[in-house]
Amino acid sequence: MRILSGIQPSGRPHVGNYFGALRQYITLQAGNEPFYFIASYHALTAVQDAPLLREYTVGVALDFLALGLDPQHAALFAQQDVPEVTELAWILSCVTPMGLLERAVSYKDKVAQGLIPNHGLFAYPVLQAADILVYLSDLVPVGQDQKQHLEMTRDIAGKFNQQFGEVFVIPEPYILDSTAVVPGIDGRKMSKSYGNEIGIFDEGSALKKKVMSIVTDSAPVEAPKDPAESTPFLLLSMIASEEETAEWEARYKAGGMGYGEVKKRLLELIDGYFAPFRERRRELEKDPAYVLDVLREGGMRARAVAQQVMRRVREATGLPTTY
Ligand code: AQP
Repeated sequence: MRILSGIQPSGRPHVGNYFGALRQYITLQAGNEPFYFIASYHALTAVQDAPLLREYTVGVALDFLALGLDPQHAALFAQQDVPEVTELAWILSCVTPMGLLERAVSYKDKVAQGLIPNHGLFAYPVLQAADILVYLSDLVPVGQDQKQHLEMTRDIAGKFNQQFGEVFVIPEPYILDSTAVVPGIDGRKMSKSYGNEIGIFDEGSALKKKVMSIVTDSAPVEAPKDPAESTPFLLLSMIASEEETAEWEARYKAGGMGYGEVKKRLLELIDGYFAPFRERRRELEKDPAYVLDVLREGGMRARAVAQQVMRRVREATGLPTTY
């Protein structure tokens, strides 16, 4: 099965990206044909600083490799190395109703949070559809927050196929029910653009500061508390064993437990869980040429597929190359 997914180099990946998506990318590698890309064109909607975008792009490649992506097996590449996606995005724009984009919750959320939108942000779901469809992807692992975008991709593919013939595979989302949208330290969706994230590779005092500043309510120590509404508990339940999670749940409900205590344990868990990945990343950083080789090779593999599919798309739409 061909697997496709990506992450924006709009900052450093966070714990929400990991439990929502990146962990699944790694587990789905075996027995499948994975294509994982660094969504640099998407990040350009927000990061408009060339050295920074370059740095984040290479950084995300390092992160992927440190987390266990096997470049012998998976194609890891930067989005700009397959420019055919932007061509396809235009073609798909022409079969995408405006109303579909206007209903995009993630766009509306970002605007409501005060981001000044550009056309790229509004048209994001069309480029995302192109990213997926251009490789005839079967399965797309994403976090809960991307559910609606995946439905849009399926709609757009269906509209294209209906109009021009069966070119595209209608992809299936792969979304774990067990991992809801991961909250950030202020309780909103953990997001690079909200500055509320705990980075996968954070450590030491920076990590401690973030975990200890997670926002909680002001219930006194003795009061019973609702774990389902508590960010430290929700984060802890993603890492701790089932037994330990059940113990904390009982302690929340019983009262007599302060949030400082659960945050301290959460800090230990995050620190321990990601320590081996941090170590591997430090090793990989010593060989920058290796990372660029991986991206180059992955880009060539991905582009070969995209070029073939685009020949079919051009034929189907009446836009064959004339030279
Ligand atoms: N808080 C989250 N909980 C669960 N899954 C999440 N993902 C992101 N945040 C959460 C999943 O991570 C994958 C890669 O995300 P992305 O970086 O491409 O885009 P995003 O969803 O927009 O993530 P951010 O941090 O919110 O980025 P910015 O702020 O730059 O827009 C996706 O599969 C996503 O579902």
